[in-house]
Amino acid sequence: MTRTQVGIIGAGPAGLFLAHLLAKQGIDSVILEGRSQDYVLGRVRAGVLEPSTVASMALLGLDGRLKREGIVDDGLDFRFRGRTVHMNLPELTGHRVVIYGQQEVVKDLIAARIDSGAPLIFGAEAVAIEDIAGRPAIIYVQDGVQKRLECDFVAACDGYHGIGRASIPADRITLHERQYGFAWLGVLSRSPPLPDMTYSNSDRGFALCSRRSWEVSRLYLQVGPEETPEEWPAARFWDELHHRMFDEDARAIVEGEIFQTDVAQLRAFIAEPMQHGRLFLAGDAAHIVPPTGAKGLNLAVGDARLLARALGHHYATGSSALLEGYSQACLDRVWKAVRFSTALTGLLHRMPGHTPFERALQLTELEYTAASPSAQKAIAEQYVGIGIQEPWMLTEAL
Ligand code: FAS
Ligand code: PHB
Repeated sequence: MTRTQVGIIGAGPAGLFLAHLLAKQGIDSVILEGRSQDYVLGRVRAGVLEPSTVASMALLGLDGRLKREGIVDDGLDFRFRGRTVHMNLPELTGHRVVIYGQQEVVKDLIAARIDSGAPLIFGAEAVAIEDIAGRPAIIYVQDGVQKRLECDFVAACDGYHGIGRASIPADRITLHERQYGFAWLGVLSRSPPLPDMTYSNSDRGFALCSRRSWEVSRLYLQVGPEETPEEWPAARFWDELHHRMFDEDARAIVEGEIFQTDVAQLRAFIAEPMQHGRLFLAGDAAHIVPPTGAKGLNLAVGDARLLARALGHHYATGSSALLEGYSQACLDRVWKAVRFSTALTGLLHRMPGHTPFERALQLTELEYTAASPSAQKAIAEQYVGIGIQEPWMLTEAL
């Protein structure tokens, strides 16, 4: 494989969705993934699919298992001071979200890519991108051998630590970043989840109860930035979760075997622009949002939809108009998602350095939300992507 129309670096959601969306338009691509297939399939990450992401899976005809195994979620709960604010998503927005692990999305997309026979090369670490403004080529190493893939365009879907963003000249890109100074400890447990997605702000910190199925819970605690899974044996985790979820009698939350533990730092990051010459950034390569708003995966899919549409328009008409507008179209959405995720993070976490006054204001904000149907509607709308994702992404049109 020495030449293709679109060279894609990374087989995460952004790269995989882009490849499938391009193939649907008859555009060839090659996906270069640095890690092994097992490693990629083993990564536990996001879990909430917005309606636009569900529509994207349906558009590709890859939503069969999603429809069978995904959990349609109507409710969004915030807990504080021992009380619960329940937001009914369909009543407030006309939409629902689907709980379906990112691992499962990636598994479906990889299987379909392999079935199609189109190139998806694992263990292919991209080490350089040449001639971005002219005739690009991706230099990658596979089995210790350096290889070259010439492309019309390069899509860097290679995540926060990839090489795509770093290949844009430093004087042509602006990086916006915020470190939150705390992390999320995440576990998977063989235990029945709470009925609704439940976020909690307690005096001891943030907690979140999500799920992967009706038998597997996905649970999170806010922890310090240096803390490790080893510091959180099961007994300590469960005790802290009961407390933070105001479940003192430990009746609402059912404990079970914890079989996966991870720690993710919270940060917000945006690179502007998301393109340079014939190189385009998509997904975490261009932006990271704090996971509180459940936006990361869904933004990556939105970028893929926009880039696939722009590339399709170029190959169909010769025009580069949509390609030239790609970055701004993405950033309009990304900044709104970062704003929402930042606001929700600030509302629900014990923020380092908060004064007692700021803590009281934060709890008053939650009291206001509890009393205001319009405040709840605003949160629910952004949670399902209204006002953030492009409305056309809710349809199954390319
Ligand atoms: P990804 O990082 O998923 O994929 C990039 C791919 O590129 C990887 O497979 C990597 O191996 C590959 N790659 C990198 N450099 C390469 C190179 N030089 N050559 C070849 N391949 C290369 N989002 C949520 O919405 N909710 C969550 O709860 C949530 N939790 C998260 C927890 C963690 C620990 C992390 C890291 C992220 C989390 N996210 C969450 C965000 C996450 O879901 C991302 O938004 C999503 O994976 C973005 O997808 P991609 O942009 O495809 O990037
Ligand atoms: C998850 O299920 O992994 C999840 C849910 C909601 C979030 C973040 C992660 O805000």
